[in-house]
Amino acid sequence: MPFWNKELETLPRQKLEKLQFARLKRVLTRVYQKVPHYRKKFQDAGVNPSKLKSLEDIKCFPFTTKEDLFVDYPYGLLTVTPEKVIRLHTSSGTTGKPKAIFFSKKDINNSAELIARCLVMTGATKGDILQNSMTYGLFTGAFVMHYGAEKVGILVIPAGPGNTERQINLMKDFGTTILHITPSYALYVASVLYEKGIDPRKELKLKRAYLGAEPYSEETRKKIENMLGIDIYNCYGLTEMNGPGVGFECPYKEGLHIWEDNFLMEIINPETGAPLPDGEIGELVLTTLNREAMPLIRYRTRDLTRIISEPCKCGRTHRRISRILGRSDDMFIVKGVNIFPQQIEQVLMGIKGVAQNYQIVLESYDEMIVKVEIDRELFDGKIEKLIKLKEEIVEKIRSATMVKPKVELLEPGTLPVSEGKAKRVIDKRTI
Ligand code: ADP
Ligand code: K
Ligand code: ZN
Repeated sequence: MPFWNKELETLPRQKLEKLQFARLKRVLTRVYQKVPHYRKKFQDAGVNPSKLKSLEDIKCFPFTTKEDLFVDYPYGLLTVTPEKVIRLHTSSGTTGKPKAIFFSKKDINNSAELIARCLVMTGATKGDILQNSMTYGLFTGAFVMHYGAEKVGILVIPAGPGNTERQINLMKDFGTTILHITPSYALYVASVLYEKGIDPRKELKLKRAYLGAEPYSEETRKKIENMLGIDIYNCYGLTEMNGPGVGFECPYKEGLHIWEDNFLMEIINPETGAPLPDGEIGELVLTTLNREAMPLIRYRTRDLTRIISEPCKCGRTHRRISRILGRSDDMFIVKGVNIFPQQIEQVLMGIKGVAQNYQIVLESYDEMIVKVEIDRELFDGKIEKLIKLKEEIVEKIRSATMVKPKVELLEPGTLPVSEGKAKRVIDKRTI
């Protein structure tokens, strides 16, 4: 089992927790001294970093939410002067002001270190060729991966997303061995390869892919793995916490390791904010333990998961989280039932005959329309097969969500293609 930083990755729990405590105390003190907004929040909550006695005491400190990022925007949460920051990234949020996160030189280097741990953990080495098909720009996805991969000595092809023809040519010409890509775009690229009559398992050198930036199910992973003949690793992250590489799967793929020397994790009840014990599903809350420019304390990610505290077979002592079950903001309600888009995705990707693209359209509170692209061969004039497939989809979604959907079967290429994060739910309801 290869390691990038064996000592830190396998640090005995007791030592790891000691390191976490020292870093927690340091970061709390730092924001208390340097960030008026944090000082005020701590004072209002009646807490003082000097009183921190154990890691558990973090539970007394106030949460940081997305809204806090807009107080004294954009530099207000910096613990260094603005001249000390060298990079800005923002979230891909489409409405309103973007969440702005600043990195110092040390932060850039550290985020690359964490990615290096992730990549080496999956078996990547010098000599690998990583085609980075995430968006370069304000979004963290591409840049943070890029710097980390370079650190390992991997050749990075800064492809960015889109222009699928060129993606395929790059893979062929340069012998890409690793893809970094969103699951929705990976599905599309795979389908284009087949449409062009290229068998990726024979004609490409692809070995593995890192898929992240949006939730996807085990069914989708399997589907892409089979189509491309590769090994897929789940990569989780968010701009506020550096971007990709916050959680990453090791070869056992039984959850995503969180680098706990850098992030303190908690799970809370998203409605009440009460802490939940390990193993229970709730909202992931993260505190940066090793960030210089813009530390965040008890940041509410809105992402739902659970902590897996059993030791991992890979030997890393850093605990894992389960695949992200959904984002509390993504949930929608139909007929009074809470539904996550992933529940629909999981059903669809497990059904034979379903192609790569789908969309959920909401026009009223009592109906969910699911538009599904299906394999081209099925449009051969034999209506019975289509009726059967449609019935299967309706029934499986109904049993997974308790809501009977209206299903429309479409030819491949009908729905808009996403090159970055897919927009799966079109909510047209206004009240
Ligand atoms: P935005 O909030 O605008 O989408 P980000 O680009 O920072 O900004 O996206 C981070 C979010 O993307 C995470 O909070 C999570 O909801 C989602 N995400 C990222 N990676 C994964 C993953 N591997 N699985 C599930 N969700 C993911
Ligand atoms: K997202
Ligand atoms: Zn592991």
